[in-house]
Amino acid sequence: MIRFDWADPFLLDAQLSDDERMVRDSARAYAQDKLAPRVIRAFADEHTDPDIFREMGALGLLGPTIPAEYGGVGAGYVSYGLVAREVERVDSGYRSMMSVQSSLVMYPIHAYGSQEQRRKYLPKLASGEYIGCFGLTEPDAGSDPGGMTTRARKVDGGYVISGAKTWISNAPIADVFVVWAKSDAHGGAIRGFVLEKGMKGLSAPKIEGKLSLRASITGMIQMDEVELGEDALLPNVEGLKGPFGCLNRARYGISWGALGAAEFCFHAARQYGLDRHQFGRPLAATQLFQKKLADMETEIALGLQASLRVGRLLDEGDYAPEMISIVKRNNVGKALDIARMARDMHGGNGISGEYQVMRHAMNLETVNTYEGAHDVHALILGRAITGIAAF
Ligand code: TGC
Ligand code: FAD
Repeated sequence: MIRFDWADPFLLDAQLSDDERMVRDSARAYAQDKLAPRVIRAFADEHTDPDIFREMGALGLLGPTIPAEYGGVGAGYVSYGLVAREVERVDSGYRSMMSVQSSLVMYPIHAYGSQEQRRKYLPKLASGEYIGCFGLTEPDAGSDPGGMTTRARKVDGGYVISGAKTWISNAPIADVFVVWAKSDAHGGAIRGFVLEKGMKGLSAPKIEGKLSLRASITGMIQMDEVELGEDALLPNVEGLKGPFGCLNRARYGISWGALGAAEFCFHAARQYGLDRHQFGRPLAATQLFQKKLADMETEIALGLQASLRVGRLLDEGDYAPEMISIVKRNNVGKALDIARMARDMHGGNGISGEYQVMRHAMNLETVNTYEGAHDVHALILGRAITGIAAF
């Protein structure tokens, strides 16, 4: 018989390779030493520090699954998930910055781009010298990206692109914009284009006043007849499977990340319950408090095992997107419940920035909505279960 570890009930640590543990430890050290000390201020001030990209880049945390010849470290998807968990243990916004760069910008350039595009962009995105963003959502096309109206028109020597994307992470500070548009030259099919900061007609205004994910900047991408060369087109994918292929990776990473935020809240609630005395004994000595902690521990442990399983399948190249819908939907939904519960268990202190649980709860409201809203993933699963699309 082994001794039960409340913080690692199913011995997740023992299921990792030495390399995975090394990546996890290096991400944890960075997140705790460099991100945790600045997050309370950054969230309060709605401030995004672009240096974070360079810091993460120096540690190999950006695009870790990209091969070394393009600046990545050639790590697997389990390692990628472990990084997301450690970064989001501090803040979902910091994980968002990292996962957009890795899964939504570097992945499509690597998977769908030309050799020239890979060489031009990937090393600088990996080092954090370039910041990237991913434009799929539009003001009138969110859950239904097939309804997008951004258009690319063929002209001599390239394309002219017009349209508006909204709710785009990193956009106001981005150097590289991966944008999805309907292309007249391809029969109206959705194609990916790489735009660069400074192009005439391209702007990326900040969306002010978010109550969630305040440490991660969000904006629009406005494109007014932006002229692009032939080399701006991502040549190797056509249709919605292009952006969805990127979203598979990002959603998978989020399934780990959200549980990192949940673990922070669980650990904080446990400690608070041990330290805080009411009615002459610690809150943690009450049955209701212990039941809440047991529920938290259970959901986190089950969710981590599920993400590990999906990560192993991704690393074997043998997964189905619906598996990712299960872990994205379940783990984020459970993390949000846990964060709200931890807020409650902290009493009045739970609403202060200092205790951090309410910030996690506010952030997870976004995480539950982006990358496929909670109910949209239910519909993806419902379609797989019944064979009937209910969108
Ligand atoms: P549907 O007919 O289902 O599919 C169209 C084509 O796409 C293929 N496909 C996939 N391919 C790879 N992976 C997947 N997960 C795929 N899902 C679908 C499909 O095979 C088909 O290919 P083909 O060759 O036959 O054309 O498309 P639909 O329009 O009916 O889709 C419905 C639905 C609900 C599945 C989809 O629209 C959806 O997932 N909506 C949610 C939108 C979303 O997730 N947006 C995310 C925006 S990016 C973002 O939020 C970033 S936040 C990042 C951060 O800050 O961390
Ligand atoms: P809608 O699609 O209008 O959905 C509203 C509600 O209706 C949701 O509850 C949804 O579940 C429900 N709903 C929708 N359709 C159905 C249906 N058929 N049946 C039942 N219920 C339904 N996008 C990007 O492209 N790039 C980014 O970097 C990015 N970053 C983001 C950062 C932040 C902070 C936020 C908030 C969003 C970001 N997004 C990004 C956009 C995000 O992906 C969308 O908000 C999300 O896909 C939902 O779209 P929507 O907001 O238009 O909501």
